[in-house]
Amino acid sequence: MSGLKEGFLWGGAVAAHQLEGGWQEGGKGASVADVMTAGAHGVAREITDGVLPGKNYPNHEAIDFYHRYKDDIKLFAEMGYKCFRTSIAWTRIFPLGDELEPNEAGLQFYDDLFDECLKYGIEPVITLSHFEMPYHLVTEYGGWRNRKLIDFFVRFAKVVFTRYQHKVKYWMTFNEINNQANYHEDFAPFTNSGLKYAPGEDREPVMYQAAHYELVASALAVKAAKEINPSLLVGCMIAMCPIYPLSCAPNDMMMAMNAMHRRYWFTDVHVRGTYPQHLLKYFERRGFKLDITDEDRAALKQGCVDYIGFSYYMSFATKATADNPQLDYDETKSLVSNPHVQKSDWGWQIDPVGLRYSLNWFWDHYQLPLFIVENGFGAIDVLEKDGSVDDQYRIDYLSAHIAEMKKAVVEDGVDLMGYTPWGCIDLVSAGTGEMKKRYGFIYVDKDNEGNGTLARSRKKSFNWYKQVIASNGEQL
Ligand code: P53
Repeated sequence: MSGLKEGFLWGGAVAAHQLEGGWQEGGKGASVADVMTAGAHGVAREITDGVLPGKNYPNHEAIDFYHRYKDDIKLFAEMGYKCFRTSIAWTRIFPLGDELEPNEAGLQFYDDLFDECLKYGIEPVITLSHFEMPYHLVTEYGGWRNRKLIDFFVRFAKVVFTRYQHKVKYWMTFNEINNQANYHEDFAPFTNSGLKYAPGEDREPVMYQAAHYELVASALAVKAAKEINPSLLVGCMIAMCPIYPLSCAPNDMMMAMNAMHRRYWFTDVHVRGTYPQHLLKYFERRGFKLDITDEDRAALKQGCVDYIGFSYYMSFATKATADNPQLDYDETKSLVSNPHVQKSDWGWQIDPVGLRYSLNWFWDHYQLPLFIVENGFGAIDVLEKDGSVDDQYRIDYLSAHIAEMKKAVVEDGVDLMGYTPWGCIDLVSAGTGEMKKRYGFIYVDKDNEGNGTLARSRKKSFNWYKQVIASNGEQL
């Protein structure tokens, strides 16, 4: 007995734009992911003004799941998945984002996809907005800096809740909504919120405004889901990188606490329907005047989430410095290397204990069911002649994290719904646009330049994960 409950949702996670391809098929419109080129570790993806000739846009074809999903889901079923987390590409349903009527071909695609999952008893777990909002909403409306986006999103949410209510029970609104706490770089504001900043613009209040509109949209979507079908469960989705103090110096501890405040207040609003006091005080100190109406406050209260979905890849560390007397958090400057943990080839700090810590942190703060909807190890794999990959490092990473997850459940009493490792089939990296940063149990023959047959093969971790699921987490 591993101590995990019966019906624990083992599965895998992906996002539409990172695997589907078919970027113009079935009437699909361009998303923000479709105007991002391939980068690399330390080389940011370029966000171009529309789709330009001669550039490499890795999401356009991705791994062609759009045409190959039946074979891929068959492989997930072979591993014994109980659930499969993906997203609905908003641009398949509303190609521009501001239409009044949805695109039937897009709706039909997800009907077929969900039917294929259900055929094997695999429950779809669906994210509504996973870094793939319609690009038209960026060029015409300025992305989520515009209040009108609330209506567009809620219309999209209502259409898909209504259409799939008997096929999909588990939903999440905005993937890693808190990534944009790193508003200094261009990536998170653009992928989370379709924000492009003018040179010299004061970025921070724009980020808070966009996040506010998203939180209102999320709350209205939760409320709509319950009205459409009370059995639907809607969660938030938070990128959890717990931030440790580098030392036990009191100001390092305060710095870490402030950093946690700046990265995780989004969860407070999703769960409690109110802004935490520390953030309102911070807005006051910085002189941020945000458009937050009484109607918004009422909406937030009426649309609290049912569960907390979160990703966990790594922990962070921070320390106080003399040039920062207010101990303010700046994600591009405040993070330091943790000497106690190893790093991946992409510099991500590997910290299985941090997962147990995160589960407890969420549970202590919110007492809502938790769902680990991403965890995984992005690594360079070597394909053997026989199509196999000896990815023992991935098995080591995942088994160490699952062991800590079990401690949180069995020894600490955290209520955990499931576990879906990220990129269960190799796909395009969100952060770098690379193929070579692989997470899968299933290898996909494609390289960074887009060459390859797209053939699928089972890695060593495939059979390992199959046995983890079969034993409900007993055999790691
Ligand atoms: P990639 C940053 C930090 C933690 C998670 O990321 C992140 C990011 C953004 O890069 O993103 C999530 O592909 C995200 C997925 C993404 C996955 O983590 O950069 O929800 O879309 O692919 C892994 O290695």
